[in-house]
Amino acid sequence: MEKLLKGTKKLSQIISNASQNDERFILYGDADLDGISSVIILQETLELLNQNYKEKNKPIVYFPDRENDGYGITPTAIKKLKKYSPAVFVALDCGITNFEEIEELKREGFLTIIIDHHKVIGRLPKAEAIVNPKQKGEKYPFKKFSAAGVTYKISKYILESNYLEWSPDSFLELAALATLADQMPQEGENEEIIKQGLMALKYTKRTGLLALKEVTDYQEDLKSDVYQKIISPLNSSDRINDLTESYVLLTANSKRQARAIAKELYRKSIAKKEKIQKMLEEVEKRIRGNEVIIYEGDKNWLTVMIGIVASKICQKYKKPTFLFKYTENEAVCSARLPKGFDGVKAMQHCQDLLNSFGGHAPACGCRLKKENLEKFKDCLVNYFIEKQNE
Ligand SMILES: [Mn+2]
Repeated sequence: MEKLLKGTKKLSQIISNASQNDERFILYGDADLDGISSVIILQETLELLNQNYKEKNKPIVYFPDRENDGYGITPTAIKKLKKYSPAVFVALDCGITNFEEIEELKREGFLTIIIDHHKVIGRLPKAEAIVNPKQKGEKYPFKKFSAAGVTYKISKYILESNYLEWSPDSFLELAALATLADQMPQEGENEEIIKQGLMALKYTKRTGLLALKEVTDYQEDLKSDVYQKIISPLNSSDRINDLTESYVLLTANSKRQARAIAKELYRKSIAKKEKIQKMLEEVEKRIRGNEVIIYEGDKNWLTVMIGIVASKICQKYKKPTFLFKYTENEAVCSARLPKGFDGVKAMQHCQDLLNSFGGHAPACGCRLKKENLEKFKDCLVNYFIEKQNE
Protein backbone atom coordinates (compact mmCIF):
# COMPACT_ATOMS: atom_id res chain seq x y z
CA MET A 1 0.00 0.00 0.00
CA GLU A 2 1.29 3.40 -0.95
CA LYS A 3 2.15 5.70 1.93
CA LEU A 4 -0.24 8.62 2.38
CA LEU A 5 0.02 12.09 3.86
CA LYS A 6 -1.57 12.31 7.28
CA GLY A 7 -5.30 13.01 7.11
CA THR A 8 -5.65 11.86 3.48
CA LYS A 9 -8.08 9.00 4.22
CA LYS A 10 -10.40 11.05 6.39
CA LEU A 11 -10.43 14.03 4.04
CA SER A 12 -10.97 11.82 1.00
CA GLN A 13 -13.81 9.99 2.72
CA ILE A 14 -15.55 13.31 3.42
CA ILE A 15 -15.20 14.36 -0.21
CA SER A 16 -16.32 10.99 -1.61
CA ASN A 17 -19.34 10.79 0.69
CA ALA A 18 -20.43 14.36 0.03
CA SER A 19 -20.12 13.85 -3.69
CA GLN A 20 -22.21 10.67 -3.54
CA ASN A 21 -24.91 12.69 -1.82
CA ASP A 22 -24.67 15.49 -4.38
CA GLU A 23 -23.73 17.94 -1.64
CA ARG A 24 -22.57 21.42 -2.52
CA PHE A 25 -18.85 22.26 -2.45
CA ILE A 26 -17.11 25.58 -1.97
CA LEU A 27 -13.55 25.58 -3.26
CA TYR A 28 -11.73 28.46 -1.61
CA GLY A 29 -8.18 28.94 -2.86
CA ASP A 30 -5.36 31.39 -2.44
CA ALA A 31 -5.30 33.69 -5.48
CA ASP A 32 -1.80 32.78 -6.67
CA LEU A 33 -0.94 30.07 -9.17
CA ASP A 34 -0.49 27.42 -6.48
CA GLY A 35 -3.93 28.12 -5.00
CA ILE A 36 -5.57 28.32 -8.41
CA SER A 37 -3.98 25.04 -9.55
CA SER A 38 -5.08 23.34 -6.33
CA VAL A 39 -8.67 24.46 -6.87
CA ILE A 40 -8.72 23.28 -10.48
CA ILE A 41 -7.26 19.86 -9.63
CA LEU A 42 -9.88 19.30 -6.94
CA GLN A 43 -12.69 20.69 -9.09
CA GLU A 44 -11.82 18.33 -11.94
CA THR A 45 -11.58 15.46 -9.46
CA LEU A 46 -15.12 16.24 -8.30
CA GLU A 47 -16.28 16.24 -11.92
CA LEU A 48 -14.79 12.79 -12.39
CA LEU A 49 -16.51 11.60 -9.22
CA ASN A 50 -19.90 12.97 -10.13
CA GLN A 51 -21.04 14.42 -13.47
CA ASN A 52 -23.41 16.75 -11.63
CA TYR A 53 -20.47 18.87 -10.56
CA LYS A 54 -19.87 19.64 -14.20
CA GLU A 55 -23.48 20.40 -15.05
CA LYS A 56 -26.17 21.35 -12.54
CA ASN A 57 -24.37 21.42 -9.22
CA LYS A 58 -21.08 23.17 -10.00
CA PRO A 59 -18.86 23.89 -7.01
CA ILE A 60 -18.71 27.51 -5.89
CA VAL A 61 -15.18 28.72 -6.56
CA TYR A 62 -13.81 31.73 -4.69
CA PHE A 63 -10.46 33.46 -4.52
CA PRO A 64 -9.99 36.19 -1.91
CA ASP A 65 -9.02 39.73 -2.85
CA ARG A 66 -5.45 39.80 -1.58
CA GLU A 67 -4.93 43.48 -2.31
CA ASN A 68 -7.92 44.66 -0.29
CA ASP A 69 -8.83 41.84 2.10
CA GLY A 70 -5.53 40.08 2.65
CA TYR A 71 -4.36 36.50 2.51
CA GLY A 72 -6.34 33.42 3.61
CA ILE A 73 -9.98 33.08 4.63
CA THR A 74 -11.20 36.63 5.06
CA PRO A 75 -14.25 38.11 6.83
CA THR A 76 -15.37 39.68 3.53
CA ALA A 77 -15.38 36.28 1.89
CA ILE A 78 -17.31 34.64 4.73
CA LYS A 79 -19.95 37.34 4.52
CA LYS A 80 -20.34 36.70 0.79
CA LEU A 81 -20.28 32.91 0.98
CA LYS A 82 -22.47 32.16 3.97
CA LYS A 83 -25.61 32.10 1.85
CA TYR A 84 -24.36 28.82 0.34
CA SER A 85 -24.51 26.98 3.67
CA PRO A 86 -24.79 24.04 4.16
CA ALA A 87 -21.85 22.95 2.02
CA VAL A 88 -18.43 21.36 2.23
CA PHE A 89 -16.00 24.27 2.49
CA VAL A 90 -12.54 23.34 1.22
CA ALA A 91 -9.68 25.75 1.91
CA LEU A 92 -6.81 25.21 -0.52
CA ASP A 93 -3.30 26.68 -0.18
CA CYS A 94 -4.56 28.62 2.85
CA GLY A 95 -6.52 28.10 6.04
CA ILE A 96 -3.96 26.53 8.36
CA THR A 97 -3.75 29.68 10.51
CA ASN A 98 -7.42 30.78 10.13
CA PHE A 99 -8.47 29.60 13.61
CA GLU A 100 -11.34 32.02 14.13
CA GLU A 101 -12.54 31.97 10.54
CA ILE A 102 -12.86 28.18 10.60
CA GLU A 103 -14.92 28.46 13.80
CA GLU A 104 -17.09 31.09 12.14
CA LEU A 105 -17.63 28.89 9.08
CA LYS A 106 -18.65 26.01 11.32
CA ARG A 107 -21.14 28.25 13.13
CA GLU A 108 -22.55 29.14 9.71
CA GLY A 109 -23.18 25.42 9.12
CA PHE A 110 -20.28 24.53 6.83
CA LEU A 111 -18.30 21.33 7.00
CA THR A 112 -14.73 22.63 6.74
CA ILE A 113 -11.65 20.83 5.44
CA ILE A 114 -8.16 22.20 4.78
CA ILE A 115 -5.55 21.29 2.16
CA ASP A 116 -2.50 23.44 2.82
CA HIS A 117 1.30 23.41 2.96
CA HIS A 118 2.02 26.51 5.01
CA LYS A 119 3.69 26.37 8.38
CA VAL A 120 1.50 25.32 11.30
CA ILE A 121 1.60 27.97 14.02
CA GLY A 122 1.08 26.35 17.41
CA ARG A 123 -2.25 24.56 17.23
CA LEU A 124 -4.37 23.43 14.29
CA PRO A 125 -7.70 25.07 13.37
CA LYS A 126 -10.71 22.94 14.30
CA ALA A 127 -11.51 21.75 10.78
CA GLU A 128 -13.13 18.35 10.17
CA ALA A 129 -10.04 17.12 8.28
CA ILE A 130 -6.64 18.61 7.48
CA VAL A 131 -3.93 17.51 5.10
CA ASN A 132 -0.75 19.53 5.51
CA PRO A 133 2.67 17.86 5.33
CA LYS A 134 3.93 20.33 7.95
CA GLN A 135 1.55 19.18 10.68
CA LYS A 136 2.78 17.50 13.82
CA GLY A 137 3.09 13.75 13.65
CA GLU A 138 3.34 13.70 9.84
CA LYS A 139 5.19 10.47 9.06
CA TYR A 140 5.31 10.93 5.30
CA PRO A 141 8.99 11.23 4.41
CA PHE A 142 8.73 14.15 1.96
CA LYS A 143 7.24 17.40 3.26
CA LYS A 144 8.12 20.13 0.76
CA PHE A 145 5.14 19.88 -1.59
CA SER A 146 3.32 22.84 -3.05
CA ALA A 147 -0.38 22.96 -2.15
CA ALA A 148 -1.14 21.77 -5.69
CA GLY A 149 1.28 18.88 -5.14
CA VAL A 150 -0.64 17.93 -1.98
CA THR A 151 -3.96 18.29 -3.80
CA TYR A 152 -2.66 16.11 -6.62
CA LYS A 153 -1.77 13.35 -4.17
CA ILE A 154 -5.18 13.53 -2.51
CA SER A 155 -6.99 13.50 -5.87
CA LYS A 156 -4.96 10.50 -6.97
CA TYR A 157 -6.01 8.65 -3.83
CA ILE A 158 -9.68 9.61 -4.19
CA LEU A 159 -9.86 8.60 -7.83
CA GLU A 160 -7.98 5.35 -7.36
CA SER A 161 -9.95 4.29 -4.31
CA ASN A 162 -13.17 4.94 -6.26
CA TYR A 163 -11.79 2.88 -9.17
CA LEU A 164 -12.24 5.73 -11.62
CA GLU A 165 -10.40 6.10 -14.87
CA TRP A 166 -8.36 9.25 -15.06
CA SER A 167 -5.26 10.63 -16.68
CA PRO A 168 -2.71 12.18 -14.35
CA ASP A 169 -1.23 14.47 -17.02
CA SER A 170 -3.76 17.29 -16.83
CA PHE A 171 -3.23 17.46 -13.04
CA LEU A 172 0.52 17.01 -13.15
CA GLU A 173 1.05 19.93 -15.53
CA LEU A 174 -0.70 22.20 -13.03
CA ALA A 175 1.11 20.70 -10.03
CA ALA A 176 4.46 21.22 -11.77
CA LEU A 177 3.73 24.85 -12.65
CA ALA A 178 2.56 25.52 -9.08
CA THR A 179 5.66 23.88 -7.58
CA LEU A 180 7.89 26.09 -9.72
CA ALA A 181 5.78 29.22 -9.16
CA ASP A 182 5.81 28.75 -5.38
CA GLN A 183 9.59 28.16 -5.52
CA MET A 184 9.37 24.89 -3.64
CA PRO A 185 12.67 22.97 -3.42
CA GLN A 186 13.30 20.99 -6.60
CA GLU A 187 14.15 17.78 -4.81
CA GLY A 188 12.56 14.49 -3.74
CA GLU A 189 9.03 13.97 -5.01
CA ASN A 190 8.90 17.53 -6.35
CA GLU A 191 11.56 16.60 -8.88
CA GLU A 192 9.31 13.84 -10.17
CA ILE A 193 6.24 16.11 -10.25
CA ILE A 194 8.17 18.77 -12.19
CA LYS A 195 9.67 16.31 -14.65
CA GLN A 196 6.39 14.56 -15.42
CA GLY A 197 4.38 17.77 -15.31
CA LEU A 198 6.61 19.62 -17.77
CA MET A 199 6.43 16.63 -20.10
CA ALA A 200 2.63 16.75 -19.81
CA LEU A 201 2.71 20.49 -20.51
CA LYS A 202 4.49 19.80 -23.77
CA TYR A 203 1.48 17.81 -24.98
CA THR A 204 -1.18 19.70 -23.04
CA LYS A 205 -4.80 19.51 -24.08
CA ARG A 206 -5.81 22.40 -21.84
CA THR A 207 -7.26 25.14 -24.06
CA GLY A 208 -5.87 27.90 -21.83
CA LEU A 209 -2.31 26.60 -21.85
CA LEU A 210 -2.44 26.07 -25.61
CA ALA A 211 -3.62 29.67 -26.01
CA LEU A 212 -0.83 30.98 -23.78
CA LYS A 213 1.76 29.09 -25.79
CA GLU A 214 0.32 30.45 -29.00
CA VAL A 215 0.10 34.13 -28.08
CA THR A 216 3.53 34.21 -26.39
CA ASP A 217 5.30 32.31 -29.16
CA TYR A 218 6.39 29.75 -26.59
CA GLN A 219 9.56 27.76 -27.33
CA GLU A 220 9.08 24.17 -26.16
CA ASP A 221 12.60 23.38 -25.08
CA LEU A 222 13.51 26.69 -23.52
CA LYS A 223 13.24 26.37 -19.74
CA SER A 224 13.16 30.15 -19.24
CA ASP A 225 9.99 30.25 -21.37
CA VAL A 226 8.17 28.18 -18.76
CA TYR A 227 8.73 31.04 -16.34
CA GLN A 228 8.40 34.00 -18.66
CA LYS A 229 5.59 32.85 -20.91
CA ILE A 230 3.53 30.54 -18.71
CA ILE A 231 4.13 31.08 -14.97
CA SER A 232 4.66 34.82 -14.99
CA PRO A 233 1.48 35.57 -17.01
CA LEU A 234 -0.52 33.14 -14.88
CA ASN A 235 0.72 34.96 -11.79
CA SER A 236 -0.18 38.38 -13.20
CA SER A 237 -3.93 37.98 -13.18
CA ASP A 238 -6.56 40.18 -11.61
CA ARG A 239 -9.80 39.14 -10.00
CA ILE A 240 -13.05 39.07 -11.92
CA ASN A 241 -16.28 38.32 -10.03
CA ASP A 242 -14.55 36.51 -7.14
CA LEU A 243 -12.52 34.42 -9.59
CA THR A 244 -9.18 35.21 -11.17
CA GLU A 245 -8.34 35.59 -14.85
CA SER A 246 -5.88 32.70 -14.61
CA TYR A 247 -8.55 30.42 -13.21
CA VAL A 248 -10.88 31.39 -16.05
CA LEU A 249 -8.10 30.83 -18.59
CA LEU A 250 -7.03 27.44 -17.23
CA THR A 251 -10.61 26.17 -17.18
CA ALA A 252 -11.71 27.76 -20.49
CA ASN A 253 -13.31 25.71 -23.23
CA SER A 254 -13.57 28.44 -25.82
CA LYS A 255 -10.41 29.07 -27.83
CA ARG A 256 -11.44 32.64 -28.54
CA GLN A 257 -11.99 33.51 -24.90
CA ALA A 258 -8.75 31.74 -23.94
CA ARG A 259 -6.73 33.63 -26.53
CA ALA A 260 -8.10 36.98 -25.36
CA ILE A 261 -7.27 36.31 -21.70
CA ALA A 262 -3.86 34.85 -22.57
CA LYS A 263 -2.94 37.98 -24.51
CA GLU A 264 -4.05 40.20 -21.68
CA LEU A 265 -2.10 38.22 -19.08
CA TYR A 266 1.06 38.25 -21.16
CA ARG A 267 0.78 42.00 -21.56
CA LYS A 268 0.27 42.41 -17.81
CA SER A 269 3.25 40.21 -16.99
CA ILE A 270 5.50 42.43 -19.07
CA ALA A 271 4.13 45.61 -17.51
CA LYS A 272 4.56 44.03 -14.08
CA LYS A 273 8.20 43.27 -14.79
CA GLU A 274 8.83 46.95 -15.52
CA LYS A 275 7.06 48.04 -12.35
CA ILE A 276 9.05 45.55 -10.30
CA GLN A 277 12.30 46.88 -11.76
CA LYS A 278 11.30 50.42 -10.73
CA MET A 279 10.33 49.37 -7.24
CA LEU A 280 13.55 47.41 -6.89
CA GLU A 281 15.61 50.47 -7.75
CA GLU A 282 13.62 52.50 -5.23
CA VAL A 283 14.25 50.03 -2.41
CA GLU A 284 17.93 49.79 -3.25
CA LYS A 285 18.30 53.55 -3.03
CA ARG A 286 17.13 53.37 0.58
CA ILE A 287 19.56 50.63 1.64
CA ARG A 288 22.57 51.87 3.62
CA GLY A 289 24.53 48.64 3.81
CA ASN A 290 25.09 48.36 7.55
CA GLU A 291 21.59 47.33 8.63
CA VAL A 292 20.86 43.99 10.34
CA ILE A 293 17.62 43.62 8.40
CA ILE A 294 16.17 45.41 5.41
CA TYR A 295 12.91 47.03 6.47
CA GLU A 296 11.16 49.43 4.08
CA GLY A 297 7.62 50.44 3.23
CA ASP A 298 5.54 52.70 1.02
CA LYS A 299 1.90 53.45 0.40
CA ASN A 300 2.42 53.39 -3.36
CA TRP A 301 3.79 49.86 -3.51
CA LEU A 302 1.42 47.05 -4.46
CA THR A 303 0.81 44.11 -2.16
CA VAL A 304 1.24 41.68 -5.06
CA MET A 305 4.69 43.07 -5.75
CA ILE A 306 6.35 43.44 -2.36
CA GLY A 307 6.99 39.69 -2.10
CA ILE A 308 8.71 39.48 -5.47
CA VAL A 309 10.88 42.51 -4.76
CA ALA A 310 11.71 41.25 -1.25
CA SER A 311 12.89 37.98 -2.86
CA LYS A 312 15.25 39.78 -5.18
CA ILE A 313 16.59 42.07 -2.45
CA CYS A 314 17.10 39.17 -0.06
CA GLN A 315 18.95 37.15 -2.70
CA LYS A 316 21.26 40.02 -3.44
CA TYR A 317 21.96 41.35 0.08
CA LYS A 318 21.60 38.04 1.98
CA LYS A 319 19.74 39.76 4.82
CA PRO A 320 16.27 39.20 6.30
CA THR A 321 14.09 41.48 4.18
CA PHE A 322 10.74 42.93 5.27
CA LEU A 323 8.85 45.08 2.78
CA PHE A 324 5.56 46.81 3.51
CA LYS A 325 2.62 48.19 1.68
CA TYR A 326 0.92 50.83 3.79
CA THR A 327 -2.87 50.86 3.53
CA GLU A 328 -5.12 53.35 5.27
CA ASN A 329 -4.71 51.91 8.74
CA GLU A 330 -2.54 48.85 8.34
CA ALA A 331 0.85 47.79 7.05
CA VAL A 332 0.94 44.62 4.97
CA CYS A 333 4.31 42.88 5.12
CA SER A 334 5.98 40.39 2.85
CA ALA A 335 9.23 38.93 4.17
CA ARG A 336 11.98 36.86 2.58
CA LEU A 337 14.84 35.29 4.51
CA PRO A 338 18.25 33.91 3.58
CA LYS A 339 19.14 30.27 4.28
CA GLY A 340 19.33 29.47 7.96
CA PHE A 341 16.74 32.09 9.02
CA ASP A 342 13.11 31.44 9.92
CA GLY A 343 10.76 34.36 9.30
CA VAL A 344 7.74 32.68 10.84
CA LYS A 345 9.65 32.13 14.09
CA ALA A 346 10.80 35.76 14.03
CA MET A 347 7.18 36.91 13.59
CA GLN A 348 6.03 34.53 16.29
CA HIS A 349 8.60 36.14 18.60
CA CYS A 350 7.00 39.55 17.90
CA GLN A 351 3.40 38.36 17.57
CA ASP A 352 2.00 40.74 20.19
CA LEU A 353 2.62 43.55 17.70
CA LEU A 354 0.92 41.79 14.79
CA ASN A 355 -2.67 41.40 13.67
CA SER A 356 -1.89 38.20 11.77
CA PHE A 357 1.08 36.33 10.36
CA GLY A 358 1.99 33.09 8.59
CA GLY A 359 3.77 31.40 5.69
CA HIS A 360 7.01 29.49 5.27
CA ALA A 361 10.40 29.92 7.01
CA PRO A 362 12.02 31.59 3.95
CA ALA A 363 8.89 33.41 2.69
CA CYS A 364 6.14 34.71 4.92
CA GLY A 365 3.92 37.68 5.64
CA CYS A 366 2.02 39.58 8.28
CA ARG A 367 -0.28 42.53 8.92
CA LEU A 368 0.03 45.08 11.68
CA LYS A 369 -1.15 48.49 12.76
CA LYS A 370 1.02 51.22 11.28
CA GLU A 371 1.68 52.63 14.76
CA ASN A 372 3.48 49.35 15.61
CA LEU A 373 5.95 49.59 12.72
CA GLU A 374 8.87 51.00 14.74
CA LYS A 375 8.37 48.57 17.61
CA PHE A 376 8.14 45.67 15.20
CA LYS A 377 11.41 46.67 13.60
CA ASP A 378 13.16 46.88 16.98
CA CYS A 379 11.72 43.53 17.97
CA LEU A 380 12.96 41.88 14.77
CA VAL A 381 16.42 43.45 14.97
CA ASN A 382 16.78 42.26 18.57
CA TYR A 383 15.61 38.82 17.60
CA PHE A 384 18.08 38.45 14.75
CA ILE A 385 20.98 39.85 16.77
CA GLU A 386 20.22 37.36 19.53
CA LYS A 387 20.07 34.56 16.96
CA GLN A 388 23.48 35.56 15.60
CA ASN A 389 24.99 35.39 19.05
CA GLU A 390 23.54 32.00 19.85
MN1 LIG B 1 1.31 27.82 -1.96
